[in-house]
Amino acid sequence: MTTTEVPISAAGNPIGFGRMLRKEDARFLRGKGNYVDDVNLPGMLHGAILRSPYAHARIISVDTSAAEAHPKVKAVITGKILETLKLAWMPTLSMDVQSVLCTDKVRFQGQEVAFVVAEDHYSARDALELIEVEYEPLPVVIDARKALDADAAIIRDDLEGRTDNKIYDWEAGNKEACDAVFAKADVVVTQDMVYPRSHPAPMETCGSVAYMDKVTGKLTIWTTTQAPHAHRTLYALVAGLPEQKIQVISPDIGGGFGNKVGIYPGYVCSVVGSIVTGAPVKWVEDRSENLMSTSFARDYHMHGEIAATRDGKILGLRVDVLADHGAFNGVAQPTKFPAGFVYTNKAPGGVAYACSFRITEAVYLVERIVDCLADELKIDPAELRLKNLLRPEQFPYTTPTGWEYDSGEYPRALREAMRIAGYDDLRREQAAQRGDSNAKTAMGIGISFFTEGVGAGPRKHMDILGLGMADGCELRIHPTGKAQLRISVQTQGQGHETTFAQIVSQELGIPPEDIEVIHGDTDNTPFGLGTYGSRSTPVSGAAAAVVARRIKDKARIIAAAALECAPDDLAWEQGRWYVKGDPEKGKTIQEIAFASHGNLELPEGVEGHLDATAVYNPPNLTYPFGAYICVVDVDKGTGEVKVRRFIAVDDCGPRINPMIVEGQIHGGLADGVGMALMQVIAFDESGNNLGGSFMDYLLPTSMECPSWELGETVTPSPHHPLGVKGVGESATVGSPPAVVNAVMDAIQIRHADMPLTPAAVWRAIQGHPMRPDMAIE
Ligand code: MCN
Ligand code: CUN
Repeated sequence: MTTTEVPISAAGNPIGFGRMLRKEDARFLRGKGNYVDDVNLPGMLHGAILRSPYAHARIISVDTSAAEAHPKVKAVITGKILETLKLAWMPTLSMDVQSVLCTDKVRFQGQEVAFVVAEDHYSARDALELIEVEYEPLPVVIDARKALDADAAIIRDDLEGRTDNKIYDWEAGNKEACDAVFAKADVVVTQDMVYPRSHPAPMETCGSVAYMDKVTGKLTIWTTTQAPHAHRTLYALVAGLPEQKIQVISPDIGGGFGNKVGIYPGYVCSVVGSIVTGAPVKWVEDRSENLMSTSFARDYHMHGEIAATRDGKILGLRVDVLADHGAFNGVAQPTKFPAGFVYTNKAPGGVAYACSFRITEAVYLVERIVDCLADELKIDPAELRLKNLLRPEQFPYTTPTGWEYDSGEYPRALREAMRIAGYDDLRREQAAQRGDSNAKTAMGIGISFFTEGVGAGPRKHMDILGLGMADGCELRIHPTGKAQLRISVQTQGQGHETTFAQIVSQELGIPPEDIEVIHGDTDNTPFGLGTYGSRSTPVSGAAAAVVARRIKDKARIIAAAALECAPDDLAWEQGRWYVKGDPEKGKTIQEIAFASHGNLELPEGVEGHLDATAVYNPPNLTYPFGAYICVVDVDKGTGEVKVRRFIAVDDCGPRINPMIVEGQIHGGLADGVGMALMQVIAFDESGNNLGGSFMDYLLPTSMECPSWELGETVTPSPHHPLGVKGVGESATVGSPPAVVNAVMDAIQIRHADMPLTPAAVWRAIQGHPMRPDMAIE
């Protein structure tokens, strides 16, 4: 449906799906956002964390006496104190445990050692310098490929019986069948590649304000979390606190990108700080702390093998993946992702960064190795893909590793991207340039095609520490026909206050400005597992549609009572039940809402009021996809890459708000350019993090990004009530390989690892490719 066909509300908004400005921006653009650091309570104290300078060292002693003597310090908390409270260790979201404050040894640089609570933030920071810690440095493991060596230091000796650094090793697929295919293939292409360690780097860092009211026994935590309800249950389980007395409030969040899924030691410290002092305690990390200690992603060493016939029919893919998850394992991985996971002396990794649960790495490997195969076979990479993409009639399609793709029209999306790009003309321009020996730049064209599985659920397949991935939703229609929708997911910039209102508007015909979306407060919203894995729209959005349909059904009964006819005599048009055959006679949803609260005699068994609740347990993931084409110009003298054009055709089913979807894609494409060309968190051989500031960890700006050219195809999900699929991570997943493929196409080299900095590209041209874990030169 185009915008012009949608009815428009009095405030000028589409009633239902369509482009509309974000409701939340009225607040943000006026500086009226309310972030965790804006929360200030009477008598509030401030916490700061002492962090380890070593990547691996035994703690001999911690002397806090001088810090405690500081006139403004109220408490100094150490691991030993936490031990007495049984809070020195906490579970991570993937069944590992992580130290809150170290008791035995530090396992990464920047790890939490002590927590100071003082009257103001500056005094807390000053007092950190008064704490004396004696360390005995231990050998470090920084290179994942050496983590399993016989002489490697054992990092997790806290885990009983641990004699190596292996986390786990998963296999997936049918090995025998795959080996048989490889044995018979005409061509096998092999390629090693690294997806460098990166960081989500949201604008707002992580933090929390905790207040344990000793009189009421209630703990309130304002915190930067993407999953307030899951956090509440974890606090209850870990600290043994009564769950009905815990309120987790996630106010406005300044970007999450996966950084705010997990629970961090700082959050727990602020809770303990409040328990110890009796006052509210605020802890907010600074930029370096965020870049050094929270939620890393990637750091995957991947070996790929692809088998094909001579004419380019792909027969099989074999991968061997070594994933570096740092000292503590963060967020759960789907067991169908074949990889070996190891511990190293780095900050906890494997958490998330617009990752679609590891699909980012998988798509990178697949799209890179398909280009390697195209190079080997001397087939155009677009042609090779078109020859092998799944066809629409193959859906639903079960992959060899067991995922069931719901719907897709892949060749159409790729052809659309090629049409927008003017693919054949670009190839002609490139051929002409390659014939010109004086050309100072080399043009490259890179393609990637991706499928993601998003919308984490169903509950029997996916959980966080046993909590299944379903989402609750509540909708109340007030007597005047205005509505409140309570959802369990939490926006960090994705515009849920707008799109969720649009979902209800689409179903009930109530203008979106009349629908308030309430979220991010466990006392005032139904239980659900939160926002990540682009699951809000696939799961919670479906719950919103279901709850609105329940209201619509009830409204029909009430309208029938008011119109003195049978419910079956009524038909629905947007916002109104009317008598079939007499369309003038009807009741708007607003009139029905009033009647539902009024003195109208309702049929037997029908309660008054127009409220409903729902819990949605998705039957499957949704599988959005896209085709991306990147055009770059590489300076042959300096290795500098300029992204000239970027065409992105995304298919996420119907778009609730096309403007918001485009914004999501723009952001993800910028992420991809950053990862492909600029970003890596590197470490030196002692385990020092070399990416602890934005001087070292570079973020892409408008200078590095072209004007994005977006296209769209629409293939609804057959199992989602609105047909929609998630989109929040698509562009971050799909864009890095397009950029790398373009650069490799320009310099005509089989493979070089990200980030393709000028130095890395220049060295690749010279025939000495650089490793991504080397510090950026
Ligand atoms: N949408 C739509 N039509 C569709 C699909 C989505 O209008 N067919 C809208 C949604 O209603 C929502 C937005 O697009 O307003 C993103 O929806 P969805 O794909 O469901 O993703 P989530 O809302 O669950 O957001 C999570 C996803 C993830 S996992 C990361 S990481 C990420 C991302 O979103 N973090 C972000 N995008 C981000 N954008 C911002 N500004 N900030 C972040 O931290
Ligand atoms: Cu993978 S990052 Mo998002 O799922 O929060």
